[in-house]
Amino acid sequence: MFTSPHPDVEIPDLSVYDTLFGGIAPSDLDRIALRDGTTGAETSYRQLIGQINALAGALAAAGIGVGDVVALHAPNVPAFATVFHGILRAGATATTVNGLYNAEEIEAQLRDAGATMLFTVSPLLPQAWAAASACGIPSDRVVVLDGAEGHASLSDLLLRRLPAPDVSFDPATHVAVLPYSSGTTGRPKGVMLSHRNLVANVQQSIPQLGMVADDRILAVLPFFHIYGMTVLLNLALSRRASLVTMPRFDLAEFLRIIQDFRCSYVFIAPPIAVALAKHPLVDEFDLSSVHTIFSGAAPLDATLGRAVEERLGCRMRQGYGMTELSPVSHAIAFQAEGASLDSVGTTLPNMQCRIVDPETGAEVDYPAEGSDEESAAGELLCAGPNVMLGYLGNEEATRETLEDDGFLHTGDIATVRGDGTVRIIERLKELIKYHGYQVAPAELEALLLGHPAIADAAVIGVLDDEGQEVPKAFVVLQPGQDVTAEALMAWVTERVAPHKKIRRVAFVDAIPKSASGKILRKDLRAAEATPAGS
Ligand code: 4UV
Repeated sequence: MFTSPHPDVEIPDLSVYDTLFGGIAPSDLDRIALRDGTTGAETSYRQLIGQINALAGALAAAGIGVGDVVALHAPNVPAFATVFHGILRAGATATTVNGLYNAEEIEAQLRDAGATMLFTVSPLLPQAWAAASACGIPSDRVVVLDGAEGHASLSDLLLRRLPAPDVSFDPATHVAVLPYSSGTTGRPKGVMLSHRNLVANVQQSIPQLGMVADDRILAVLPFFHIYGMTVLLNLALSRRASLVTMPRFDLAEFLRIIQDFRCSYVFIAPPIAVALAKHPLVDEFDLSSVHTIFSGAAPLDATLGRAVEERLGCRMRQGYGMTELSPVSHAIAFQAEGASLDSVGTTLPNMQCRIVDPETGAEVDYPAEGSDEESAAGELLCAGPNVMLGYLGNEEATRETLEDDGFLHTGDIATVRGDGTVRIIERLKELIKYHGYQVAPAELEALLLGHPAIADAAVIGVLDDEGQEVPKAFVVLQPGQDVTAEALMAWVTERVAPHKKIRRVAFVDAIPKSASGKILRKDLRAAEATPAGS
């Protein structure tokens, strides 16, 4: 195995709340923790901490505490931070739900997670309420942050000014959050991350990401996803920086918010880098406040990254992570001037990695430390205090992903160089990333098989004209059936969240399968990579 080239960091044996807010310096209390990028409203650390405690008090009075799961389904607004940390402060577990989900998708997560209470916002209430009521969650347990008839609002709960409860749990084993990820195969599963996992990943990321209290950090990446949750809601707040929230991506609004709020540090996924490098609108805004753009969640093309750096006159960084790793495991250090963007940087402190042949499990040879050689490619496995406890209620998937010695299969093919930098070469697992959002092929395949004209189907990720991944379906029609690609795409669109839309369709005679009936995605990918007619 190889280990992080960085010295270990200390990981306090504390809850997320105690780590982030327990020892806050009095001089930090009046700093601004959150700015609403849409309205400009400000929340100080003092106010945020007061709200977190008041919400924990209200939750405790409603009987919510250790052992309960509360769903949080909202876009990036400042109140998200209050509710997220309030749930954890009350000792309950937060399951964060993608704001783009339809009622069926929300219901599936609420049921699987065993959620008994839900926080949402009024524009998302129709689908949230349909899902909650189907799961038997009563209306008084569906809180609408900004208020709606028949439901409590966040201010109703806060105005009760109840003291936070005394809760006790072991940070190492108590599940703080249950984000959903399909991992290396299958449908989305609840990823059990303990308080220690989240605390560890904040401490591990601090030296690499270089955030400081004077940073104004644009929070456009969704808080419900582990990237936004750890890097923005936890890490940025632990540094006493200021988060500027943006509920959804829109290029003009994104640029306006950076300009008007003088944002200094901007976390993105690669499709935003495409816009920053190429779109003419970028020249119309003053982005001189930005010192760093940090990309993660999908591969960043190095040339594209450099183009952004040059156009904005800032530094570009890349990290790599996975929900099951809480999520950050690799990052190009903030301080690494002139670092090449062709890697995801070095392994975070307190972590060990292995690269193994996915067929044989044999470990590759690692280059000598400091040499400019590169190892052979193989599957990346990671171990450390940020590795998940397991998948909720799914021992089989946990066993397949997590080795007994604590190493987690990432499902990504990587190499390591003598300087410790890791390069992600390709994805071995079936997961598709659309704009950094997870799309599970298994879910779309099951849906397509329910279409009356379809005999068999497989879904993989292919690259669009801008080099970004999009879901493509290979479809075998039932004998005598006729349906157009457009009609099929429209049928899927009606049934899934927008990021899961099928954006390409090919009609084929058969889906390549192994003897055991597993779809040979490798063969479909290889056929895609071969130009037609060759
Ligand atoms: O589980 P997930 O949706 O998780 C993420 C997390 C990404 C983060 C988070 C914090 C960071 O600081 C950061 O740099 C990145 O996306 O999806 C995990 C899978 O996404 C792909 C890879 O296949 C993971 O297994 N992925 C994530 N980052 C990269 C990537 C990357 N930089 N290059 C290539 N693939």
